[in-house]
Amino acid sequence: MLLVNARLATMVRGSIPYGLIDRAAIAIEDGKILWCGREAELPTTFGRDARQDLGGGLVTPALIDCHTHLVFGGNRAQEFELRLNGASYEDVARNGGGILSTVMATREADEDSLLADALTRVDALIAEGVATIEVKSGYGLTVADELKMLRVARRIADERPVRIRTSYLAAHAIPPEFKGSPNAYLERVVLPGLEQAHTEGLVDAVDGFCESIAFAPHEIEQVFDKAQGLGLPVKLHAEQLSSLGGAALAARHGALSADHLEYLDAAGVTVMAQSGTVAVLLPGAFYTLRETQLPPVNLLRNEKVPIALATDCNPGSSPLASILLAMNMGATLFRLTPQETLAGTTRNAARALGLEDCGVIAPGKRADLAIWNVADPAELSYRIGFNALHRRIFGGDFS
Ligand code: DI6
Ligand code: FE
Repeated sequence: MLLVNARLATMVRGSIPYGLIDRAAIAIEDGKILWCGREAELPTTFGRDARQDLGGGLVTPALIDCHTHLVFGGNRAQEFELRLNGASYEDVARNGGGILSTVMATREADEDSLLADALTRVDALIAEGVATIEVKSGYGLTVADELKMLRVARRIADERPVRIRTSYLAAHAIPPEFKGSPNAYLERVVLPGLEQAHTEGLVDAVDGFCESIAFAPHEIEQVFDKAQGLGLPVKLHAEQLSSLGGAALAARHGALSADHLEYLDAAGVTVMAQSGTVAVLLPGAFYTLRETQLPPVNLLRNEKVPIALATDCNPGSSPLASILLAMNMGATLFRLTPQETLAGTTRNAARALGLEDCGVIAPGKRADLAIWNVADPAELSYRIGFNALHRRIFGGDFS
C-alpha cells in the first residue's frame, strides 16, 4: 500500500514540531512501514497501483491508551447518582458502593459477559484511532478472578483489530476476606497469582496501587521483587492521593512508568529522570475526583522525564473511554502543549508499555496509523467531544 498526498505528524523526536512532513508518502509492506518521507523523494521502485491519495489529510501514529482498567463487571452509575443527590460516603458504602462493589460484580460475571462489556469501551477507543490498549486486572482479587480478567483482556485482541498489553494488578485493593491482613493477601493471592498468570502467558507487566488506602511501599516492593524474579517489567500507581515515595521506589526498580503523580515531589522527579521511567498522567481521574493538586508538569519537563497521557478508564475514578478527551483534559487541566498531548498518546505511551515497534511513523515500525479530517495536529486536543478520525490503519490494513 502506498499513501500519498499526506501531512505526516511522525512524532519522531527532533527540532521539527510534531516531526511534521508535508506532501508526504508512506509505503507499507507486510504490516510495516517500508518508507516514509517527502513524496518528491519517493523511490521510483515503489509500485503505483495500490496508491491512496489522502488529499492533504493529517496522518499520525495510531493512538495508544497506556493505562486502563477497562475489563470490569457492572458500573458505578448508581453510586454517582447517590452522591450527587447528597448521599454521604457511608451511605454509598452501605449501598455496596466503591471499588469493592466492582470487585463483587467482576467476581460474579463470567468471561463472556466481561468481554462483551469491555468491547463497548474498546470500540469507543478504536473509533478514535487507538490501536494499542493496556488493560489491567485488579477487580478480581482472587487468583482465579485475576486470571479470569487477564484472559478476557487477551481475548479482546481476538475479537477486534487492536493490540492488548496486560498488567497484573492484584495489588490494587485488599479484598474483604483479607481485611486488615495485607501480608496474608500478598502471600496467598498476589504473589502465587502472579506466578500462575505468568506461567499461562497472561502478564506483560506488573502494577500496584501504592497509597495509604491500598498498599505501602514495603508491600509493593515484595510484588516488584517477585516480578523481577520472573523477568517481568513493573509500573506503579503512585502519588495519586498522597506522597509516599512510590514513584521513586518504582524508578529504582527500573519501572516502565509511574502513573497519576499529582503529589510527586522534586526528589521523585529526579529519580524518575535517572531511570528513564515514563510519567503517565491521568486527567480523567483528576477531573472525576475534582482533585486540585496538579502533577508537577514543569519539573517533569525540566528534568526531561517523558510524559504520557491515558484514560485510566475504570468504573470509579475515571469512567472515561475517550483518548481525545484525555488529550484535551491534559492540555486544559495540566497545561500540556498540544504537541505534548500527542507525544503522550503515541511515542511516550509506547515507551510506557515497553514497546519499541510503534508510537512513531518511521521505517521498520508497525503500520498502525490514524488518518484525520483535520490539517493541524493541535486540533486533536483543542476540540472537546469531537472525533475527527477519518480512518485507521492497523498492522497495514484499513480497519
Ligand atoms: N486508582 C484509582 O483512582 C482507582 N484505582 C486506582 O488504582 C480507583 C478504582 C476504582 O474506584 O474502581
Ligand atoms: Fe489506574
